[in-house]
Amino acid sequence: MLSIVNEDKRTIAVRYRICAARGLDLRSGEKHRICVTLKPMGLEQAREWLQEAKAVAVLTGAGISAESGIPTFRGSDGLWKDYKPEDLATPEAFARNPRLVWEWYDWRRQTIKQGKPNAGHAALVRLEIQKPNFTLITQNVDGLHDLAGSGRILKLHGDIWRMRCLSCGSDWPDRRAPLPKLPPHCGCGGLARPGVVWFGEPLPGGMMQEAEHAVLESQVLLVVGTSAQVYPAAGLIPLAKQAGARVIQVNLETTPFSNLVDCALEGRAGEILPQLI
Ligand code: BV8
Ligand code: ZN
Repeated sequence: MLSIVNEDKRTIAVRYRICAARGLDLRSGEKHRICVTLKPMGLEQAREWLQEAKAVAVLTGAGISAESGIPTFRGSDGLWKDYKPEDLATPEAFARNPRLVWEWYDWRRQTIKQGKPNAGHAALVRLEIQKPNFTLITQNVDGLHDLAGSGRILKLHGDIWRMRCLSCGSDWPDRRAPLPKLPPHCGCGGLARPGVVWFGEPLPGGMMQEAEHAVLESQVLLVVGTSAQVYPAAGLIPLAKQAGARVIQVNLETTPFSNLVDCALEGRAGEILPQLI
């Protein structure tokens, strides 16, 4: 018997409207065909595909960290001092004003440091344990997947908790937030830059090939909290479809691929992923 308690409000509202329209009394507990078809098509179908899959790839974006209090890029909270991320996350912006760019990254590091991984991050850790072949491909530089306990992570766009020297090229971890002095420098005296990939810069060597390989091997690609507008990362979604994988999207809103994916679950990742996994 389909119990009402675990149904989210929206589904119940739709359920009531449909059943009321057909003069069906909900309280009878009688199984209503409509209701059964409504809910399972989304979540249950997606859960079945995930359960059956031996190889799974996941692509995440800023949306999975939103419930941890981390501003997304395109959401209204993504702006910093009215600068668009695209204006600051470029080698040109850094060359023009390294101090300004470091102020932004120091602000983001302090914000991220307050954040804790949420139920969405935790669900992906469980999924990794369940799957013999699992790859977590993230566009996020916040390190929350690591903190949650995920293992096989491909950080397409780098890591905000690493720095690289523009002179000697050395690369090192640095979790200080706030940073004592801006801009920070390397031991060799060279100017340090954030260990992230800026617009117009290539992704870390071999990373995209590894991500494409993981997607081509997978029966399911789970896409969580990305507006799918930044390339080459977003290209992994149509690639998965071309390779015959099932693509499940979890997002608060629609994206350019909402009509391409096999299942578009609209809602918060921190609420939907625990139900899915
Ligand atoms: C390159 C690190 C070549 C820095 C980042 C093809 C077509 C068009 C353009 C291009 C193209 N190919 C390349 C380009 C140019 C460019 C690009 O894609 N531009 C875009 C803007 C059009 N790409 C590049 O420059 C890439 N490099 O191509 O190099 C090259 C090759 C050889 C030699 C030289 C050069 C590099 C791109 C990487 C840039 N760096 N980040 C930093 O973080 O500071 S990108 C950055 O922005 C993030 O990493 C992420 O990728 C992106 C933000 O996107 P999302 O994560 O999706 O976040 P967003 O806010 O947009 O959306 C959040 C979503 O979550 C929303 O849909 C929302 O509804 C949802 N949501 C919110 N809350 C929740 C939720 N969902 C569920 N639950 C919730 N609670
Ligand atoms: Zn150096």
